[in-house]
Amino acid sequence: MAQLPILRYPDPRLHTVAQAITVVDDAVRQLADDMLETMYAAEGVGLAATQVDVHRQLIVMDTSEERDQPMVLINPEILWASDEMHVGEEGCLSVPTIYDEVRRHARVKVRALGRDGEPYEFDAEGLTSVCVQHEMDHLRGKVFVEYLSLLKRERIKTKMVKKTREDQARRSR
Ligand code: GNR
Ligand code: NI
Repeated sequence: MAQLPILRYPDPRLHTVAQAITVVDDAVRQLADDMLETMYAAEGVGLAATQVDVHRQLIVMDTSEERDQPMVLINPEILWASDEMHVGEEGCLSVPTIYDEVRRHARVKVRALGRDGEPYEFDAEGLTSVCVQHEMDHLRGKVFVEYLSLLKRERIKTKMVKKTREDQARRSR
């Protein structure tokens, strides 16, 4: 097991489009386990491979209260999305300290391959629905701040560059 470094916005690698996974082998399972360890350590509810600079269609999530329900989604697809939309506050491990409202489908039906390489489907609502849509955006190279106004996005970029510089200075002291 290992924790992986998380790319921080505005790193251009966050805009890479992920490739489908052709074989779910031990290397993919190892990556999923390392991503789960990274996600739990960072207290996130989800993590996309894009965020750890691996450009393959792999997501891990755990939206349970107890944080004991790890999910692995390989090559996820939205089979159905409700017309009803929901506006909720989002955050992102790649954009720490920034939270803002994003409009998403209220409910989605998802198909993916699991850690065992077998397909499964599930219906999601609430945080799980938001999280799947947020993570699938990462796989397409999209970060949630791209739904915000240009003005907000420019302010966030400036803040993140400054924060990353400060964090690096702190680490080298
Ligand atoms: O930990 C996370 N919390 C969260 C809250 C509201 C909407 C989406 C998320 S996902 C985020 C982790 C993350 O950055 N995943 O890509
Ligand atoms: Ni995110």
